[in-house]
Parts: sequence; C-alpha cells; structure tokens
Amino acid sequence: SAQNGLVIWLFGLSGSGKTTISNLLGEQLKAEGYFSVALDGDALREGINKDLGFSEQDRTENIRRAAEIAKLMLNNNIITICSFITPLQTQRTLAAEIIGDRYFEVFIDCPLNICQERDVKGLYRDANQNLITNFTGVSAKFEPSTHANLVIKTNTENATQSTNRLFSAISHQLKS
Ligand code: GGZ
Repeated sequence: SAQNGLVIWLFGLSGSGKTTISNLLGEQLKAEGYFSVALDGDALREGINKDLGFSEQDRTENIRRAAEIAKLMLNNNIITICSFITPLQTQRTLAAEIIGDRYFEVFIDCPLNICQERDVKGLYRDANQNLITNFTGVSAKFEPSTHANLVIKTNTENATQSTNRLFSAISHQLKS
C-alpha cells in the first residue's frame, strides 16, 4: 500500500551513534510495516561521492547530493533515513531547503570526549596524531544544533530507548 515519504536526517559527530540509530529505526519501521531506505556518508563516499573529501566545500556538496537523492526518494513516497555528520548549520539549512516540509532533523548528541573514548574505528586516534586532517571535532568545526526537531543524547540513554523516542516522534507523520 502507498505510504507517505519522510526524510529523517540524523546528524552528529563521528562515533555519536548515527548508524546504530539508523539501523534500529529501519528495523522498527519494518516491524511496523514500513519500508525505508538508509543513506549514509560512509556508503555514499564509497561510490557516488567518491570524488569528495572533507573540506567545507566538499562536505557541503556531499550534503547537497545526499539531500537531492533523499528528495527523489520522497517524491516516490519512500521513507529515507539519512546519516551524515552535517557539521554546519548552513549545511543543515541547505538539506532542509532541498527536501522541504517532510524533512525531520535529529541531532545525535554525544559529547566529543565520549566519541573519542569509543573511537570505534580508531579515527580520533589518527586525527589527534594529525594522520587525518580536517577531522570533525578535532581539526574541523562542528556546530551543535539550534534547529533540530529532536535531540537524542546517546550517552545518557541506550540505543533502544533512543530509537523508541525517535519512532514516537515521527509516528504521527507515517501512514499506511
Ligand atoms: C570526519 C571523517 C573524516 C574527517 C573520514 N572528518 O564515523 P565514520 O568515519 O564511519 O563516519 C565518518 C564519515 C563522515 O562522512 P560524512 O559524509 O557523514 O561527513 S560530512 O557530513 O561532514 O560530509 C568518518 C569518516 O567519514 N571520516 N575522514 N576528516 N569524518
């Protein structure tokens, strides 16, 4: 049956928990009978965005392309869960402008020191040794949320609690 499209845009530092929440939300949507698509920075940067690095300009282009893809999905009534650091407010505003009123912004808020402690991929260690440049939170700017529809603090609640809160925040915008 037809469903309303929606774009859920998760943003936050590397290691804040965006991918974990995205995966759990996708599972919960599926369990409730909703199909969704996940788009994330890592995956897009392996293919369609292979030409982009981590300068401010390249990140903005990364976000622009991702938002345009999400808009195509939306026009096909598809729910899309986007996970991108999206470090600057101007980049979040750009995504919101491209997508329109079905854009739902979620700040995956986790203190930098906790992300550094988790360091799942060892990227913070490398960034702190200057082996990776322009690393968000270490050597590149991250502007916290001012406009988010929802803030999720992944250091004070577990991923299941976070996902349940996110699901209830969007559920009134879903229909089968
Ligand atoms: C930030 C970087 C960098 C630099 C590689 N800065 O935690 P991850 O590894 O798996 O996800 C991060 C991903 C960030 O890509 P995005 O497309 O989400 O970024 S943005 O929205 O700012 O365009 C991280 C990895 O790429 N990574 N180098 N210098 N993250």
